[in-house]
Amino acid sequence: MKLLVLNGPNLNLLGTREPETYGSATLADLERALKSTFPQVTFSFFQSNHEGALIDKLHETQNNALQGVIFNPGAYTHTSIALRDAIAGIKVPVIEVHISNIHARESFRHHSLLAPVCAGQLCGLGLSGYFSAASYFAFQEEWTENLDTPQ
Ligand code: CA2
Repeated sequence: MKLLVLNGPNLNLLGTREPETYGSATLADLERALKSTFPQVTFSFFQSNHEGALIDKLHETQNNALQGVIFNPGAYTHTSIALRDAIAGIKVPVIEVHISNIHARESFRHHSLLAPVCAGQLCGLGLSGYFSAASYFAFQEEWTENLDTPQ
């Protein structure tokens, strides 16, 4: 199966600052660990600080035969109607992931404009949220294959 891991603004700084909130692993560490934990998955990774680049990447999923997108939209979670429209406009399911617990932080982080158009939301689990999302997609595929195989 093929999954896209998409990270939004400032997540390129992971592991370099604010370790009390975001941990000390870098984005490269996360990518390596995902690949080795899920050898059956072909991952593609993309990070951008630009809203339009993230929208283009979501649109591209239409041509890529992907099974899912694991998306940490960063602060755009709380502001971007354009990203919400992009997610609503594609067929591939998107899981919204946040490293921190957005509900335990400032009130402006409590609301996600994207959650209603995502398949689900994981937050506050640290980087494990990305692994939980990948395991959801991997399980979905295995489950569907088993249902399709006559006993
Ligand atoms: O908890 C999350 O994953 C967030 O999506 C992170 C965003 C924040 O705006 C959201 O409310 C919740 C911020 C990403 C900033 O990432 C940094 C990582 C290390 C150092 C500095 C920033």
